[in-house]
Amino acid sequence: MKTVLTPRQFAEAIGVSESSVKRWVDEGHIVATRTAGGHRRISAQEAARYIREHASVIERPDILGLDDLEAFQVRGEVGDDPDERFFEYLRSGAAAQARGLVLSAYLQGRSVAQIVDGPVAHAMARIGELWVANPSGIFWEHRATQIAVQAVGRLRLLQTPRKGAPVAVGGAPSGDRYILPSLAVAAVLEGEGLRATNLGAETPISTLSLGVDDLDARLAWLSVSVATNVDTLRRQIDRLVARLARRGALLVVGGAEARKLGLTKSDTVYVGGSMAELEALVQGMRLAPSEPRSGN
Ligand code: B12
Repeated sequence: MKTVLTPRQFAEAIGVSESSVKRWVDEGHIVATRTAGGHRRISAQEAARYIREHASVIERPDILGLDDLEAFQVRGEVGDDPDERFFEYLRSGAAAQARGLVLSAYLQGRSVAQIVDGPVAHAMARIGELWVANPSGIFWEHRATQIAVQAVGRLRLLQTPRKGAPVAVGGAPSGDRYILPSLAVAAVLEGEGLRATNLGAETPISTLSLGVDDLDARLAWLSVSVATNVDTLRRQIDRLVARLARRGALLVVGGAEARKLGLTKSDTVYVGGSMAELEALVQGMRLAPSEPRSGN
């Protein structure tokens, strides 16, 4: 998506007059900055927010830099069920269409959590079964993961992390190679206004702990798709939780094998089964601002 838009560009993109956009800016419905010469400029993220909240029709995705949206709209032959379409795009390697579907759902007002729990998780679960009947299944699985990563990463680009917003940091533990679930957690948290640092797959708990200190994090997450060495991992998590408790921060744990760890919910630990639960948890919390030691 283009970094900044003029009122004329934004107007053309959503099929309204330039004067309407200028008026919306002046009335405070759209947040804009001013150039040295006093001209209004609208950030891509603000344009996305406006489109989502006002259900605006996008007539010229190219102006907004949303070419993927066009690719998705043109290739509508798979049917209208978004889960089915996303699965078919992932299976066939149609990356632009897959990114476009996710963008379209988001701009129509679906939350990041709804998109991940819905089309993304459903399609990946189906992709994971293809190898049984077809030798290409493993190839499709690897390729689909990379495309889904692009699609979820695309949503992150539409978020504007506020300076001073609470920071969250997390990843998947050592021995867990899964990249998508942790990335999705970061996208969901950013969608809820947090600043999120995803440390990715194979993150030692001691590294996560350093990240919490360095970033002054209010929330840490662990996505556990594969729990190896459960007893060791459990001890490491207990130490992390003690450290988080001293900071007044929370650990959120989820993922396909999270329950294997036998963690009990407390003031410092939350075990969630879905992105919707994570979203609801964060919406119900009042996290204090963070002051990271280093930029994130
Ligand atoms: C992609 C994939 C792989 C890829 C991973 C690529 C990569 N680098 O990321 C590769 C090819 C490496 C792989 C390998 C294997 N895989 Co695999 N894989 C999958 C697959 C298809 C998708 C996983 C995924 O990314 N899902 C997308 C995410 C977004 O969804 P999710 O994980 O379901 O998470 C949801 C919730 O758990 C929750 N959530 C997740 N994290 C968090 C965190 C928090 C904080 C919260 C609140 C919630 C939350 O929200 C998500 C959305 O609803 C799954 C199928 C499936 N049903 O999940 C199999 C699957 C997980 N794999 C499986 C298996 C068996 C394996 C292998 C052992 C296969 C083998 N014989 O080699 C290896 C082992 C790898 C290892 N040791 O790490 C099985 C696991 C069965 C089990 N647990 O007993 C599954 C279920 C496939 C199946 N149907 O059998 N795999």
